[in-house]
Amino acid sequence: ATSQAAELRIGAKVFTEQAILSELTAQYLRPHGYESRIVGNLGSTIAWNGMKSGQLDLTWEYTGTSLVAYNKVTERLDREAAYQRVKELDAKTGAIWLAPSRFNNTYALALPEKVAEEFPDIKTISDLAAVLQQPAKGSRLLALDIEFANRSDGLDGLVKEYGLKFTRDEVRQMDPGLVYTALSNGQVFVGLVYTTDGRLESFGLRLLEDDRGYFPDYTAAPVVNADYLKAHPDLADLLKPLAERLDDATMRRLNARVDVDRETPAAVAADFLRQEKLIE
Ligand code: PBE
Repeated sequence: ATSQAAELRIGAKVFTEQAILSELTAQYLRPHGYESRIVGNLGSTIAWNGMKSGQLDLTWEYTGTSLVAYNKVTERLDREAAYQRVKELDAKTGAIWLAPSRFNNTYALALPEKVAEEFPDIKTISDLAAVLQQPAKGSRLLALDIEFANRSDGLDGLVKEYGLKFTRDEVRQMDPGLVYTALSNGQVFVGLVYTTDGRLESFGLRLLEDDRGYFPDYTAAPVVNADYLKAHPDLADLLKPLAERLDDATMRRLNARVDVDRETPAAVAADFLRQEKLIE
C-alpha cells in the first residue's frame, strides 16, 4: 500500500455471497489505489445505515430490499423500473446506486428432496398453501432466517399473500446458513432460501414458483455513500466491469465453491478476478 491509497470500508451482510462480493470488490480495487477494510456479518439495516451515515463507504445491496424493506414501496415493479426507483429515492438520502450486476438473488421457498418426492405436485407456493390446508399427521415446519421473519418483504406478507397455514410453533428462525442444513437433513417441511445460493443443486432442493409474484426483483449492485463518491468519482466506472460479469449462474458457482467445496471467499474471489483478467 502506498501512502496515497484511499481507504474503502466495505459493509457485508451475514451470508456467503456478501463475503464473496466484498472480497471481489476489495481485491479488484487494490491495484487501482484502494485499500479496503471489510466489515462483515452485518444485518441488512446495519450495513445500509452504516453506509448512508458514512461509517461505511460501500455495500452491495439488492434493489428489492431497498424498494420494499427500506422504502416501503408496495407497487410491483420490474427489474429496470425497480432499479431506477431505488436509485432515485436513495440518492435523496445519501446513497448512490452504481451500475448493477446481472444477477437477481431473490427469496424462494424450497422443499427438501424427501418432501419433494412425497409431494410431486407441489410446484408453486399456491400448491404448498393448498397442501397445508389438509390435515397432517405431525407438524410441518418452516425454516427461515431471522431477518426474513421481520422484514416488510418477508414472512407476514408472504403468509398473507398465499394464505399459508403455519402455526407459530411451526416457524423455526435460524441463521441463514442453517436453513440449508435443516433442509438437507430433512428436519423441516419447507425452507426459505436465496436463489443464487450454491447449495440448492447439490442438496437436491425443489424451488417453488412464486406464482403470485410476491417477491420483487433483487438485482445486486454496489451502493456508495454519496460524500465518498464525490471524493472518489472514479469508483463508478471502475466497478462496472466487475458488476457486469456477475450473472445468476456465475454467482451460484462462486457461492458453491465456498459453501459446498469449502474454499475461502478470498481465494474464490482472487481466482475469479484472475480468470476474468480483472487483476493480474
Ligand atoms: N435477499 C436474498 C436478501 C437476502 C438474500 C437478497 C433478498 C437481502 O440480503 O436483502
